[in-house]
Amino acid sequence: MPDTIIVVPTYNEKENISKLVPILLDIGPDIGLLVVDDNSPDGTAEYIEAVAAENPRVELIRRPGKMGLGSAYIRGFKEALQRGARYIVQMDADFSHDPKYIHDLLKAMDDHDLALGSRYVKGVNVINWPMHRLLLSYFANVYTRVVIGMPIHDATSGFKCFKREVLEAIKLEEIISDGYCFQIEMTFRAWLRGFRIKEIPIVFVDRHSGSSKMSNRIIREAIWKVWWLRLRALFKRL
Ligand SMILES: Nc1nc2c(ncn2[C@@H]2O[C@H](COP(=O)(O)OP(=O)(O)OP(=O)(O)O)[C@@H](O)[C@H]2O)c(=O)[nH]1
Ligand SMILES: [Mg+2]
Repeated sequence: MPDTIIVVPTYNEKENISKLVPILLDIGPDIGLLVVDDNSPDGTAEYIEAVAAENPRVELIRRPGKMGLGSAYIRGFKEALQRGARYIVQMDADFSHDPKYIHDLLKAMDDHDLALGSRYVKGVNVINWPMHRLLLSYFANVYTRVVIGMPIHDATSGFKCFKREVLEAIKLEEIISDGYCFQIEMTFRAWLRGFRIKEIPIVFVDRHSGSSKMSNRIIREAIWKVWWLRLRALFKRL
């Protein structure tokens, strides 16, 4: 497998991922792609399987049912480490994360250990989200910053690049969060360990096609779990 592995979790993203795959592979020969699909009813896995049969740089991990974003990422990260990746990129399949920023994330690896695609580093850079969704995301970040004290503008960003050392240092099997909070917890654990984090300004756009998996349960989880993260950090249990 190549030096850089991009991990993309998917649930019903066939239309988006079929456009995304060629763009990601075009970035360069050193890019591999690992799609973690939760048995999407729309045939996402079958599509990736067919691509993977033709192209050794593409791999599919197929799980039996919808088991959540966090656990999909953990599975993908473990596989990427096993395959010897030096850099592990994570991104959504729905084009909210423009592949053009991957260069910037990788460039940041010269002098940082974790790069975040950040919507709020220079004001607010979100396009096409309804106001309530934007406010929720923005204030979730303000809330998180206050509660856990981590000086990051976009702690819930799901567009990142890790050096392998970061993922090796974080105890992946001990991660306690799944939805939005998964993103916060990963970055928080990296920050607590003193890894150098860089926020790269990105413009985030609403998903191209397909439907949202955002839910009130995910929001509720995030509200109390950041306190849990803070407490665990206080007792050096993260
Ligand atoms: N494997 C797997 N992937 C998931 C799951 N939930 C979401 N995803 C994928 O994770 C990425 C982010 O999920 P989204 O649904 O885009 O979440 P969001 O960006 O907060 O909300 P919307 O863009 O409004 O849907 C997408 O590529 C999804 O297909 C899951 O349970 N399992
Ligand atoms: Mg999305």
